[in-house]
Amino acid sequence: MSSAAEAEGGGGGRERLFFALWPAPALQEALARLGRRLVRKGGRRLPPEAIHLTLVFLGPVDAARRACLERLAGEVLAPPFELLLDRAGAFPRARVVWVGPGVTPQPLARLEAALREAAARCGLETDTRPFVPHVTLARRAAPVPAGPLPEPVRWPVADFALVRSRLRPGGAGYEVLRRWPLRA
Ligand code: 2AM
Repeated sequence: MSSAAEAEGGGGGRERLFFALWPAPALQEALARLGRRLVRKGGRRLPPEAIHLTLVFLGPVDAARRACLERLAGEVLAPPFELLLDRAGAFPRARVVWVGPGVTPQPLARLEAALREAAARCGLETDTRPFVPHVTLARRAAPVPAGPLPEPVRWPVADFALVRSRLRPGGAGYEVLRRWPLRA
């Protein structure tokens, strides 16, 4: 397997995919500014266009499974909701600094569960750890103290996306492949 194929998602024509909430550009900019306030020096802050919230990480996916995922994603029922990003936190071992909701809205939990089930029905193994919704703002960063944000960020969520990740020397590059509107 060539290293290029590996970077694309494991070779054999597979792509490295995940389901995510993808903010509008203005919100990505606001979150990037927040990242600059939270992580003043050191670390690698994400560029605005890379900022997102992962719902389900899928890993390398072949064309047949991608088609299956897209079909089942279109059947998911979860209403639009507002996400209040009101907490900062860190995963110290992964050296990730993030913001996230103090309380997970029910539609978000429902959406994540439905997409995880879709992945399983398409024959993909996903993370078995509990879902901790978070928006990574910096990697390789010193941890920030976990706590409430002085100015919470409101995110009206109306859709979800299937995203391709390409690993590159400067960090992952993401491409939104397809979006589905939320509906109850
Ligand atoms: P993170 O921001 O907390 O690192 C694309 O890689 C997205 O999928 C990232 O947002 C990343 O979350 C998430 N992700 C979840 N599990 C992953 C895994 N095992 N490998 C790579 N990324 C993962």
